[in-house]
Amino acid sequence: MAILEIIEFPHPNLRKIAEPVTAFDAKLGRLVDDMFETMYEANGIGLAATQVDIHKRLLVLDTSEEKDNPQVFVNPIIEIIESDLSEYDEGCLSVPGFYETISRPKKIKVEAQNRVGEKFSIEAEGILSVCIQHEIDHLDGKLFVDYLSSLKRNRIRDKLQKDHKSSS
Ligand code: QAP
Ligand code: CO
Repeated sequence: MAILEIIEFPHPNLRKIAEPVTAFDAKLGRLVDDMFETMYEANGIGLAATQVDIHKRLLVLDTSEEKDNPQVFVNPIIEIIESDLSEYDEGCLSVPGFYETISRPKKIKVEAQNRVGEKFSIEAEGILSVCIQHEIDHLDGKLFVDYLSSLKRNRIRDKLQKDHKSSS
């Protein structure tokens, strides 16, 4: 297994639209394992392939307290089943050190495939719903900072750009 490099805002590749996964092979299995290892090592609860600069439609997450419930969603499709919004303090491994309150639809249904291509469907609310919506946004080139005012977003961008300069 391997720890992958996570790209950070405002890296332009975070804006790429990911392509559907078509090959459910050993290479995909290795990518899934590496994404889990990378997410756990970074103390994250969710990671989209986009964040490791791979522009395929898959994401991994584990919102359990004990970090013992890895879940993978390949080619996820989301349906909103309760459009009432709920607020959550969101962060992102690609926007390290910043947390902001974001509103999203409360309850969703997700259809996806597992790592061997079998279809499944779940309903989610609470943090699982937030996390799935946040990670699917990544696959569409979208970040949680896009829901903030441009003033806030640009402040975050400028601070991260300073960090990137001083550490390179
Ligand atoms: C998305 O985010 C999420 O700034 C996943 O210094 C976040 O795993 C969904 C992290 C909140 C629902 C609620 C962020 C780790 C991890 C940081 C993450 C940091 C270290 C973020
Ligand atoms: Co994120």
